[in-house]
Amino acid sequence: MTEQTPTDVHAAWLPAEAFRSLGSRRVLVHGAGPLVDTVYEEAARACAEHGGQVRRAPAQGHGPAATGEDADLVLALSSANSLGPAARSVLAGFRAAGGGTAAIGDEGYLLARRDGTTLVLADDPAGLLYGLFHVVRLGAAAFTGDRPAEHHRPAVRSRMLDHWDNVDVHPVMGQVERGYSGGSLFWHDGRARGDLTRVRAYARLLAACGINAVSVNNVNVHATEALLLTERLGDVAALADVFRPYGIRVHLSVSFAAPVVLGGLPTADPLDPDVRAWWAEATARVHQAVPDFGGYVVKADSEGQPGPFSYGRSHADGANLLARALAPFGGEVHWRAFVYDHRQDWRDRTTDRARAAFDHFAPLDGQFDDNVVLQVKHGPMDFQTREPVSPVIAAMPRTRLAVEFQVTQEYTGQQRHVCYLGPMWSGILGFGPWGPEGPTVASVAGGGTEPGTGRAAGGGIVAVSNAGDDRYWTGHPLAQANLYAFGRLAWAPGADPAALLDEWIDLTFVPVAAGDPAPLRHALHAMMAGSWRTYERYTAPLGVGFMVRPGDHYGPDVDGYEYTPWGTYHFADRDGVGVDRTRATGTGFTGQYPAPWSQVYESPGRCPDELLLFFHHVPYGHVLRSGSTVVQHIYDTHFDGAEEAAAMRRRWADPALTRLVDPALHARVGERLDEQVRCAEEWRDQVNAYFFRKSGVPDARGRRIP
Ligand code: GCW
Repeated sequence: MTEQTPTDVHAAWLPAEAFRSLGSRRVLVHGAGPLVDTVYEEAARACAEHGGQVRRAPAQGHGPAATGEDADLVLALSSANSLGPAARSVLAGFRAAGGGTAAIGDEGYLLARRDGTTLVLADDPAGLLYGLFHVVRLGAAAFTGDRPAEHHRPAVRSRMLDHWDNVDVHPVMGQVERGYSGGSLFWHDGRARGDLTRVRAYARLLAACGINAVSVNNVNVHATEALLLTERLGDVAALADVFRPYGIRVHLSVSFAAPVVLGGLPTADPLDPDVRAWWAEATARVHQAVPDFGGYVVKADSEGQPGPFSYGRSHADGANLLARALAPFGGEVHWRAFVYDHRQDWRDRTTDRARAAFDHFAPLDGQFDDNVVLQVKHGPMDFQTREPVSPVIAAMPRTRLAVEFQVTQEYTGQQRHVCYLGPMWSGILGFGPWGPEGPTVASVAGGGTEPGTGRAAGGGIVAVSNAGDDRYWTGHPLAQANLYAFGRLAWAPGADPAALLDEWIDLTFVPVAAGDPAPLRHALHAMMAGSWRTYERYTAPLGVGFMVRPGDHYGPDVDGYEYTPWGTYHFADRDGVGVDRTRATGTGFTGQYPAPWSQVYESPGRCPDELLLFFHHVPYGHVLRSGSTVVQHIYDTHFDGAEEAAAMRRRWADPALTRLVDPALHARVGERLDEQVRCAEEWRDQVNAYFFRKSGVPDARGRRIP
């Protein structure tokens, strides 16, 4: 079997040209340690490329060479000796403003410019690395004028990507489950890749957008993946070695049945002493191989994965079992809350999949150990284009919660459609689960206080990665923006997603544009900024979800899931459509929300239009808050959405733009846009025809519905 050696890999948001400003300066790196080595290497690489000079000050350095007075950029640990006067005064000013004791903090940095020197100061080396990438983002602006000290630090401690990568090629799911970017970066056909050059490049890209944790295998743990915990631990250690220099900790998805399938024990019962001992030993071996191991990710009692229910135990028992094995080493368990009945009877209108996570987990609040992070999908269903925020987020104040997003576009066009998800994630992170004035989802994920003092510390922000061994990393080159924006939003959840899109364009396209980049910048922004809403317009309407082809989840199939056991129905009939989740007449799901949302969602008049069919079954003639009827809204948005996709395609074909972009990349985007236009028309026609046939209501504007 030959291992593919990808050549000509796209530089994504770190093209050498983006380092021009930094790389043409005199740079001094001040401090010691492995991550400072990375900072030095980054600066050295940029200076070699662009003619600058880089020097390294020894940690205990003396004399003028170490002070940085003759450098344009100083990157220094705050603890380093013999900092120059500019750095000393910035630090002193910062500490004085904080009452003399202020810490820059883990992963944080100060950025300032004084007397012709740009300064990045950090307490820990990871902060220096993040500061360096900030300087890259600023470009020439980092080296002009004076800049008062700015303090940057992540709002969320754990910013993680989960990889649904299989070691073996799975007969149905392939190498990467829900992967749309070729093969896995880590695994190839049953074994670890020997050449980890691309993993190193990936780690660098992730650090540049703020990610600090990855899990390296699928949460559906098949036989070969299970072995990563034991016999194939060396592979995990090799990956951890590559991620470590970029401040990224490695995690592993494990099977709850590991004591049985790997350890030969008769049970995996979490309360069994032999099971506990097995996990403790296995975990100690992991920590020996990977001293900074992040911890386990577990999908238990979910879609056929084993879990504590088989032994009559709770998910707190299950999670705490692993937490106690990890605790001596500072590791954490990411325990997923994605637990529901995937074998329900579609005739049974009382079972509501949306209720499942809350029903299973809310009663367990307060029972999880401090190093358990309950990882909750952002919506109550499953990464649909539009869902309300999961009620679990407001329901477990004494549990550390992480919010899980899906960067891989399983339900949002599978990296064949342009669908920039920054605005969706930003809306969710900024949502107030207790009302618009209260704390946000981001503040729950970020935490702030430790357990015992009221609200639990945050568990972080997690997403399923969309990267693979594809030349452009993400299949669709424009899907890179989702990976980038996810990292940046996990660092700064309040950032404007449109500004992050521009930031990505400015790093990825502008420095390598073959001519004046302005038209390209403008066109990319126009194509991408609203692309999530465009996608929403031509797919399932008003929050009802799904309507996709079962199995692969691509393309329209309105009734595809309607009579299946998966719990994903729209209940369209001749009179109306939508799921009644009210307390008054439906499944009672609205009662899982605190006020004001429990009232807002309960009332068809107050429920936001975009979620109406998630919460209510209404007649086709129901008048939306927008003034349109439901059925007319469906027709209008589907015509508009397909037309917007076509407009995107035309814009990309503009010869003035074509000239500015690498021809192979231009062609790749073009092919995908052709498919998007085709698929959007298919969606438009199937959805419109379906509702016209069900309702008999003609389009008020007389357009052709097949
Ligand atoms: O959305 C569903 C996907 C599964 C996935 C599951 C999960 C990894 O269709 O492929 O399994 O979610 O999140 O566990």
